[in-house]
Amino acid sequence: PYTTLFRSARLRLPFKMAEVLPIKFEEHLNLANTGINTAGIGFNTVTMESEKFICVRDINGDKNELVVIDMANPNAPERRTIKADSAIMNPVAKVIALKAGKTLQIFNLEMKSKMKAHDMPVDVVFWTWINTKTVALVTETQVFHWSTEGDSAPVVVFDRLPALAGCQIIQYKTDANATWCELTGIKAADGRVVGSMQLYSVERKQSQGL
Ligand code: HRS
Repeated sequence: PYTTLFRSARLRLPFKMAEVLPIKFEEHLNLANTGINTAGIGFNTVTMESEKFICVRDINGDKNELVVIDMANPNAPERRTIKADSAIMNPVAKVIALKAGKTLQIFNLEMKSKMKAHDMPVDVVFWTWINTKTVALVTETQVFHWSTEGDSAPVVVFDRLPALAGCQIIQYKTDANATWCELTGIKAADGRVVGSMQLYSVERKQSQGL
């Protein structure tokens, strides 16, 4: 089930409920047919920041290889030997953010150039692109935004609420101009999975736990 990539498309309304399901699934790519070792495919080895690109960490002998699939041309996956432990493609451009321990670097894959580099003082426990020119970094205690432009370092946006301490961070989103931020974590409590969210307003400099 992890090897097949589906995309859902909402049908145009109106539709007759009894006759048509509201969501239509289409297979766009089967990773098993792209030369990737499917045994290692899972949540820790595949990233999809948008529908444009898919990154897979493929173990080939004793080497880690990064496979980048451009969904506009899925029959030409690009492979590179890699030391990074995490890779996330920019949602639109051929720009990739790599993380090797506390070292973060952003590369332009078309220009084959390094755009940015930064060494974090502490581990990044979750990261994601929040728009075409910003990577968000989540540590155990803080959330940073890092612009791909200029030579700025990551900037602290807010501190994590105590309610999210010890949570596994599973999501981070902002609105279009990054004035509203939302961090989601989960943790085990009393044999259940409990979710916690932190909403942060940049303008009010105020957090709300949910
Ligand atoms: C690596 C360097 C910095 C970090 C590498 C560089 C660029 C790409 C892939 C691999 N080399 N690339 O040793 O893995 O796709 O642009 S990880 S690397 Br952070």
